[in-house]
Amino acid sequence: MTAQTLIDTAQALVAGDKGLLAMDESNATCNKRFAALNIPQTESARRDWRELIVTAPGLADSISGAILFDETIRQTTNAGKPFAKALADAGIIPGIKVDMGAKPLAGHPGETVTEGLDGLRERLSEYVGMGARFAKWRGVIAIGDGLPTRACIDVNAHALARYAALCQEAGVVPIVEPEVLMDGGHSLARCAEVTEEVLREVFVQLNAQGVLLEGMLLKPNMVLPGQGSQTQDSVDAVADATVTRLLRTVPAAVPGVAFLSGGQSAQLASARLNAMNVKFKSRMPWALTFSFSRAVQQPALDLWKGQAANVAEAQKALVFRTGCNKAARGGRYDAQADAPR
Ligand code: 5MM
Repeated sequence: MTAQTLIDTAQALVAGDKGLLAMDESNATCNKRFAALNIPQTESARRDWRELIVTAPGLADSISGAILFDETIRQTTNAGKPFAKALADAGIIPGIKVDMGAKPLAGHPGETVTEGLDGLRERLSEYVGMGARFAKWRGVIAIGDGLPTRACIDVNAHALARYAALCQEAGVVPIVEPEVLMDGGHSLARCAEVTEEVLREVFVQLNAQGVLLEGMLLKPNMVLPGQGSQTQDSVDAVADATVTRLLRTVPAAVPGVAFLSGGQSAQLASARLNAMNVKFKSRMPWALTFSFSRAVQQPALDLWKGQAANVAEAQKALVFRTGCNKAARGGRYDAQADAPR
C-alpha cells in the first residue's frame, strides 16, 4: 500500500464541501438512544435504523464517508447487500470504528484510556476485506477538579498514535479523535487550554510513531464552555477560540479537521461550524468540516421512532441536516431558515 493511496483517500474524504457521518455507536450507546424513544433495543432494530441512514436518498450529496460499527459492517440491507457495499455504490466511502471503548484508567479516578490495540493489525485486515478504507479511534478527556491529568493525556495520545500507525500500515486512513468532553461547569477558556494541551501531545505522539500527516484526519471537539456553565458563549466566541487553538497545534500537512458534535444541538453545531468557515477560511490550511453523530442523527431518530411508516420522513430530516452542515462548511448556512435552537 503506497502513501499515495492514503493521501488520495484522505483527500477524497474532505472533498467538495462534504463531511463525514458518524454512525458508529456501539450497541450500548445505540440502545441508550433507542430506549429514550421506546424503540426496541435489538439487533434487528439497530439494522433497520442503519438501513434507513445508508439508503437515505441524496445522502451522498453532502456525505463523503460514513463510520460504521463492527455489528453494522457485518449486516446487510433488506435486499441482502452489505452496508459497506451499499455505501460504496452510493459514492460514500465506508469507514470503521476500531477502538474497543474507553475503560477506567488505573490509579486515575474519573479518567479513561481507550483500549483496542491488541489484535488491531488482524482486525484491520478483516475490515479492509469488508471494504473499509478509513477508521476511527476515540480517546476521551474529561475536565474536572484536577482533571485532566498528564497521565490521561499521555496514554490516550500514545494509543491514538499507535492506532494511526497500524491503520496506515494496512492502507487505511486513520481518523484521530481526541475528545475533550463538554460535561461539567468549566469555562470556554478552560476548555481551550485543555484542548490545546491535548492536541499538542497528540501530534507529538503521531510524529513519534511516524504517522503520515497527509494521510490522516483529525476529529476534535469544538472549544466550548461546559454544558453546566452559567456562561454560554456566543457562536463567534466559540468559533474564535476553536480556530485559534487549532491553528496553534494542527500541522498544515493534515488535510482535514472534522469536528465531533459532542452533545451540542444540531442547530448550534451547524452555526458554529459555519462561523469558523466564514471568519477564518483564508487563514486555515486544512479543510474544516464535520463528522457528527448526534447533531445529524438525533432529529431523524426522533421522527423515526422505530416505525416503518416514518422512514421517508426521517430520511428527509437526516439529509436536511447533513445538507445544513455541508452549507456550514462552505460558510453558507442560513441559521434563520433552520429550526429554532
Ligand atoms: C457515535 O458515537 C461514537 C462513540 O460511540 P461509543 O461511545 O458507543 O463507542 C463517537 O465516537 C462519535 O463518533 C463521535 O463522538 C461523534 O459523535 P457526536 O455525537 O459527538 O457527534
